[in-house]
Parts: sequence; structure tokens; C-alpha cells
Amino acid sequence: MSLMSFGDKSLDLSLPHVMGILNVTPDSFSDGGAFNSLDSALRQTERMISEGASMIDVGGESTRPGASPVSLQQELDRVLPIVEAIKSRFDTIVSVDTSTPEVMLGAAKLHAGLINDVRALERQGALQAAAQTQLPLCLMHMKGMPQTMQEQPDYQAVVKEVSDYLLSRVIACEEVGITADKILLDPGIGFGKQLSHNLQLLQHTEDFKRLGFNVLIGVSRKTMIGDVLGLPVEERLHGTMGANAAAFARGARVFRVHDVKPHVDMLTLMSRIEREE
Ligand code: 9MG
Repeated sequence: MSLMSFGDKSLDLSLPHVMGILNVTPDSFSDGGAFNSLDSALRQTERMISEGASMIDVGGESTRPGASPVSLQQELDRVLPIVEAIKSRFDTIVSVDTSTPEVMLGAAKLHAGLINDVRALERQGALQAAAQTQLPLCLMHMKGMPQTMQEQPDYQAVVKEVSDYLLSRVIACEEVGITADKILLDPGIGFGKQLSHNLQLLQHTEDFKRLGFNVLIGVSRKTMIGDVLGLPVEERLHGTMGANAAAFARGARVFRVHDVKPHVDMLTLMSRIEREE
């Protein structure tokens, strides 16, 4: 058992867990903003929970390559009503995909259970806000910013550079009183990386686990899957599952995905095989 507390619920992270993606942006890259009304968001949430998602990741800012920034008020208006509606209807963990201190604080008041920050708390005031919430965090690596991050990203040694960066953010967290047991690490597949960087990071998932943290992977329907298979976004499920299976075998335990049921089935089998004596 390796229990991690997410507000009012705990998860055993010796087992795999699926984080279902709920984008409430009009321009999300792969579901095209299909869930940006409250009703449809709740229907999708209900479906993902019934399919076995352990948590729902609610995001109000698209971070796809080239996406434009969102205002504070827009992000608050998109995210907080959904967090509140989900927590009042479902017994599940709500993760907030945000880099914005005010959204972190507002979501924590509404009993969100995780802050998922693709900017690893680098935005002004984010470290302090996250510490104030006392919530667990996912710190993700991104090189550059969403608007420009895919313009020829370059590394000397991608696995080491991403590990060093994530450890530097863990230290920044510790300096404001956030303890290591509250932190998940994520190499940030597709965030300022070329195909070979993404493949190396997945191949070396164990290196991130060896830093002493649980690892979250988000590869669902991303360009790297399309690049390897030559397939459009709506045909990337099988490739996504292959990438997530490889990451599971190398120690990742939380998987941020659009397609919950196929992943729950795949991970249940993989985990069962791993644990059989
Ligand atoms: C919000 N978001 C989009 N992609 C992601 C990924 O790969 N990891 C995490 N933690 N969040 C993501």
C-alpha cells in the first residue's frame, strides 16, 4: 500500500489510477470543447466515474500548442462552477488543471483534491497559493510556453534536464512548506518536446519514479501518437494505450486520459499480472 491523500479521499498509488480529462475550454485540442456546458460536463463526468476513473481533471485553459491565454475571470467562471457541481453530485476526487493562484484557492474551498499545474507553480503567487490550500500537487515539466513551445524545442540530455527541473520545483515547494509526500511528478509529454524527447521520457519513466515520487503521465491522443502511427486525433486510442502501458510497466501510476474504460481495463490486467504470486 502506498496511500496518498487527495482532500476527502485517499488512493493507493501502488495500484494504477485513471484521471479522466474534462476540458471546459472552447478550443481544447482533441475534444474540441465538447464539454463546455454544465450539463454535458456532468454527463461526461458521470460516464468517466462509472467507467472507473479515480479522479476528474477539470481545466479551463487550453494548453495545446499555440493556444491563446485565458483571462483570470474567464478561467474562474469556467472552472469553479464545474468543480462545485461535480463535488455536490459525485463522490470523486476533482483535480484542477490550473496555474492560476486564484483558481487554486477557489477550487480548494470547493473541496477539489489535487492541483495539476503544467507550469509547476512557476506563475507569480502560485507556490504560496498551493501551500495555503494544503492540497497535493502534480508538478509538470514544460519547456517554454504553450504559444511557442513546439518551435524547435532542444535538449542536450532530455531525461536529465527534465529530472533536474522537476527536482528544482520540489525544492521550491519545500521552501514554502509543501512536503514531498504531497507531490506527483510529470515529465510533460508534448510540452516543448520533439518526438524523440517524448519517446525517451516515456522509456525512462523509471528515472522519475526513482527520484522518490509517484509519476503521472499524460499522453492521451497527443501529437506524438499521431507522429508514430500517422493517424489523426480521433484514431489515437490504441497508440495512447500502448504508450500508457509502457509507462505503467516502468512505474507510472496515474494516467491522464480521455478514454477511461479502455485504460481501466488495460491497467487492471497489467497490474493484476504484475502482482500475481
Ligand atoms: C493539462 N494537461 C494536458 N496535458 C497534460 C499532461 O501531460 N500532464 C498533466 N499533468 N497535465 C496535462
